[in-house]
Amino acid sequence: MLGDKKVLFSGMQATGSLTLGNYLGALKNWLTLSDEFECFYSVVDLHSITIRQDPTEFRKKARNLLMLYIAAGLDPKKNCIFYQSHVSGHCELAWILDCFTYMGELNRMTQFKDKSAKHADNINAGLYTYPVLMAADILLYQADVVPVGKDQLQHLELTRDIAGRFNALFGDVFTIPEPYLGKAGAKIMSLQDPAKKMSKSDENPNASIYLTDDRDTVIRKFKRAVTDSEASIRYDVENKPGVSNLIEIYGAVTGKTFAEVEKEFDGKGYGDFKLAVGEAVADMLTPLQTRFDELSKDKAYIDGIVKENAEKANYFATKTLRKVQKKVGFNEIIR
Ligand code: ATP
Ligand code: LTN
Repeated sequence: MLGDKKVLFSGMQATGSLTLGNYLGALKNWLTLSDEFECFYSVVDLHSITIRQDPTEFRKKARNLLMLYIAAGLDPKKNCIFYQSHVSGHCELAWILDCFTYMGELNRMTQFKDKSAKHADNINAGLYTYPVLMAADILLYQADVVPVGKDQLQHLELTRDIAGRFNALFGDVFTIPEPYLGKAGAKIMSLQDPAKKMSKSDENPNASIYLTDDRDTVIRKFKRAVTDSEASIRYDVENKPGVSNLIEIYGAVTGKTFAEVEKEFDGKGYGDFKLAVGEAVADMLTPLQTRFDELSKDKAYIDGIVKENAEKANYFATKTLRKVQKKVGFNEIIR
């Protein structure tokens, strides 16, 4: 707890441009949680270097991600929006937690198995201990809740195990965090292969809508979206995964139920439907993009936010870190 509010921590990696999937599945949920919780939203750049990054591109991507958080509507005065690398406590706590995590536990992590298969030429130790750094992110702020996608539940379970183990040895040091799963159906699929989720690292640019895509690009990508040969607009994931994904997107953007969407397009063709989805998404993205462009031009404002929030994050992180250092028996730093 911070004051009378529960604490929330979440983060995204700066591994590419954000997609409509990231927005509808994560960012949009974050917006609704801002009032209820004391929120820490990090650009987890330390995690990103587990995969090779070009430094110049990476610096830009991380800055764009931080600006997108704000452009999407997260108020940086109310939410602590910061770069993970600006708070050295993440690495310091991660090292300590490494010493309370078993290799057997890390060997079971499915993301490590997937990512090492995908990047067989660079299976580094960071990729292996990635979940411990994630545990440090969460525990450093004594987070009560962590909004994540289903794919991250295993990491969160490990975080809870590590925290419980530490608390059993040293007393109540860490808050045990709970996962916060967004609404069901918040899994947006690729526009080119509806069996795969829309992902920012997809090689095919037509598979994903990027939050920075202009109106014509958005409409063109929806026009090309893979559907089926039966020309009826009906929600049926099994037999009509492409159309169902478009219904899901249209519903999420307009707030309409699947039944309402089906009714609206009863008797209409795929062409009309795809155009309507494209326009609805483009309309939703326009204000976000305008705000993003404004922020991109206001270096001083963003720099101010970055500085202020890094200080705030550091303050809370240091509090936990000092407590942990004391518990494990390090000698006090003389100031
Ligand atoms: P990458 O391609 O680099 O693995 P990603 O696009 O899959 O990235 P993550 O960085 O793993 O995205 O996730 C950021 C957040 O966005 C997570 O909370 C995740 O659950 C959510 N998310 C990612 N893809 C989707 C999607 N297709 N539908 C809904 N939510 C998504
Ligand atoms: N591993 C997460 C990103 C992430 C995160 C976190 C999410 C790093 N640290 C702490 C929630 C809390 C991902 O790849 N989506």
